[in-house]
Amino acid sequence: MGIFLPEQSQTLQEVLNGYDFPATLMGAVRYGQGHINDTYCIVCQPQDGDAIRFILQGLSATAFPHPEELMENFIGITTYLRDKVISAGGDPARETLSLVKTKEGKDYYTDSTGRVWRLMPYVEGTDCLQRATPELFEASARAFGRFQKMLQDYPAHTLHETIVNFHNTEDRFAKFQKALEADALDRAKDVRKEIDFVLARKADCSVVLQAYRDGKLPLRVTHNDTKLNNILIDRTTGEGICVIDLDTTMPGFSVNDFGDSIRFGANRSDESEKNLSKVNFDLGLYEAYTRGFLEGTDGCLKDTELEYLPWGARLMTLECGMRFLTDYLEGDHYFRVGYPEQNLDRCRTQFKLVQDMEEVFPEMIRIVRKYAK
Ligand code: ADP
Ligand code: GN1
Ligand code: MG
Repeated sequence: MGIFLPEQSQTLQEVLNGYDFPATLMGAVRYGQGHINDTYCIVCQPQDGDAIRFILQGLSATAFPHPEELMENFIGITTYLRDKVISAGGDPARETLSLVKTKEGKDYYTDSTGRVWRLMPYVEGTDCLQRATPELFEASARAFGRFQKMLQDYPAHTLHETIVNFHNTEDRFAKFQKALEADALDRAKDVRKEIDFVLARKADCSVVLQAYRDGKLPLRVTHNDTKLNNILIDRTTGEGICVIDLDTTMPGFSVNDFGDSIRFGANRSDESEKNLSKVNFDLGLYEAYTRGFLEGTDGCLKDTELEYLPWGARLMTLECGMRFLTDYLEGDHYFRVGYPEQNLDRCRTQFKLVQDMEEVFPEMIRIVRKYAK
């Protein structure tokens, strides 16, 4: 009997043949809620004992034009973190990602179409959450803050820019305008309200970049995709133990790592919720995250970075909404969608959150000041 493979069977079979597994290969299932890569959970069953699981990922060729550079970053960062975790007396097998080598001894497998795949041990005993209680959200914040602190002396110049201008909000605005002018699918006429929302905030797109140009924000090694579901939480302790999805870890701004977590996690609804009355920015969750992040960064942030944290939240949310809208106008070729209007729904939730943040902005500033040392 063959192993269970859900789809893309031929490709998956080819990739799996590229690896030696420690026990009988039982099958592969689609896994996780990521919007970019194709992720599978691979299950192997030894004769005695529990199943052994792996995560297999095919990197998105649309998002990542130079996957070999991305993998060089991945290896550099995980090797560095491994040493840090060991020095701190932690368990490197659970506290950072690692790669399983191919039969040929390579760090990743390139399939016959040129697509890059990587295989990683599954970090057992952890949960990956889409929504969190304030306590778990705070734990995720501590872990993302610690991640930044652990990487503060990493040789940033050795990292490749895996996606050029990834959080350059001015450039994201320009790309949105280009998509609007082209209006390739004639969709602009139906989304006038969302388009006007962006156009009215052109000046905002420069706030964080201007602070950088004014010398207020240092470039650091940052994660740049700090969604709650990019962290694994230990099921026993409730602590965020392993930061995952390192594909965009490269030089960036601390305020964006703070901001992207707030964008995704400081509300109680789904990123593509259709009923906007359910989408509300939650100051309690914002406060919990702020407290955890500042505990995790442990004094490594400059005063001017602290000052711009609330702007990071507002702009990461605006930028992400703008990216969803751009992708909708261009025909949904970047973010994976489960139904035709999903990018539009996602864009609308982001803009509702931006609007809420604008209304309570003084309160957001006050909360950061309360926890800043
Ligand atoms: P994407 O770039 O598509 O978001 P991720 O690297 O975030 O891909 O992986 C998708 C999901 O797979 C994660 O949200 C998480 O649920 C799960 N995952 C990834 N790596 C591991 C791992 N090593 N152990 C356990 N779960 C993992
Ligand atoms: C993507 O890969 P994933 O699903 O963790 C995207 C982020 C967006 C996010 C929106 C490489 O994250 O930038 O903020 O979707 N990642 C990339 O949910 O573009
Ligand atoms: Mg992810």
